[in-house]
Amino acid sequence: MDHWMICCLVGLVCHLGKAQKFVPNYDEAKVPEYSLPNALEVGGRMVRDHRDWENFGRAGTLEMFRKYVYGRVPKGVDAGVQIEIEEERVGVFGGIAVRRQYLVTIGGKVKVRMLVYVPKNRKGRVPGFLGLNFLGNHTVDGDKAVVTNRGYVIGGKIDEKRKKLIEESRGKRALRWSAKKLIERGYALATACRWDLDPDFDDGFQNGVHVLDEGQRGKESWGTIAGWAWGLSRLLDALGQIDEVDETRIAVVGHSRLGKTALWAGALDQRFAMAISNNSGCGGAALSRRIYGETVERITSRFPHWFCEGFKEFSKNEGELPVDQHQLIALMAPRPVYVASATQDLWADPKGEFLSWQKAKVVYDLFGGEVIGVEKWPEPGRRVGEGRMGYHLRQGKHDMTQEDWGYYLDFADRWL
Ligand code: GTR
Repeated sequence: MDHWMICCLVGLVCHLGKAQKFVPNYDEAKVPEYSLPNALEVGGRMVRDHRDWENFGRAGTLEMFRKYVYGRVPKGVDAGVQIEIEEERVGVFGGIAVRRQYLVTIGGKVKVRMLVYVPKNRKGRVPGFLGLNFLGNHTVDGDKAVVTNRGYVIGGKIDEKRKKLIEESRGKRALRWSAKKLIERGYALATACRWDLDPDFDDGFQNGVHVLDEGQRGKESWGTIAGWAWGLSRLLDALGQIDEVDETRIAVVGHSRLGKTALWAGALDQRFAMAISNNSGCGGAALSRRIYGETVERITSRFPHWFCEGFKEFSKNEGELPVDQHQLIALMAPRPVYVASATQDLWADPKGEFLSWQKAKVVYDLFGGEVIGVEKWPEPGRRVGEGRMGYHLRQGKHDMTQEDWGYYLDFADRWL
């Protein structure tokens, strides 16, 4: 190939690269006009009351999310759960909590390390919060006795450099989980690393809980978010085997991709008494049709493993999606649900999260008038929703903070 041709080729590749670069929309004026699917029209039938919702509305809506968004767990997957205590320390956090590390085995094959805190002094069984963490249980608790997870070694081998990174990450997410604060308020906390349930990369579904389906895969098969959500149900089964915890009063909680997961877990498994979505954005609480920040196109190309194959078909074609995310929030009804946004988290479309939360109200109303108390997106720094639907907008970045936990705990005090 001569010099001229090489230059042309390089130019073409650069041009294509540029043309394909995703540019998010952050301009409210450029949000397209859209009309949302009616949450009360399911499979061509109108849901008139809560009985209709329970008879066909809920199941039909769930089915659409399985088919078009997250995928379905194949029948016959072994959901058996065994737990073993690997470590126990009585009197952590200045004497107020018991910490335990459990090895949870799912389907006889998948090993998950679950870190649990329960208040030391308690009357009876306690309610609690269950959520996946990003980078390992050791990031939630700086104590060297907490087993490290592979959160920093995406797909690769653990060499000396990576071991060091893991060690340095000890306790780095302690504030995000606020375990001591939860204990002080009388709640248990249980958490496990997402990587234990399903590695967060496109590995052709060869790892994590997907090994349990023995390779039966198709267009509607479970993606990673569905794997994590199913895994959360298994961790709830595990909590049911722990004496101090009341598994009928567990809130499933998650931040960002794990907030998407918390909503899907809560939708699928009605044993979750509450769901909390923290800054979950596209594919979580935010409406897909607004095309603001992250979009279906971008999320399905950057994280193809998160969803089922079919979701990609709605890339740049969101208007054709048979569902939108307000219907995901509605699937929690009549159980309490909480959505939180942050002012600077534009990628997650905070306003789209609010609108979606607001539009879920029609389903909550079937169970008795829900008062959300706001017509417009509220100012940051206060909790809105006077009933089973809670929302706040926090000033600041994409994160789950002490301020967020303050609102969650007040909401949980009321409903758990
Ligand atoms: C981003 C992704 C978001 C969100 C976030 C996270 O890269 O685009 O959808 O899930 O990651 O999980 O931190």
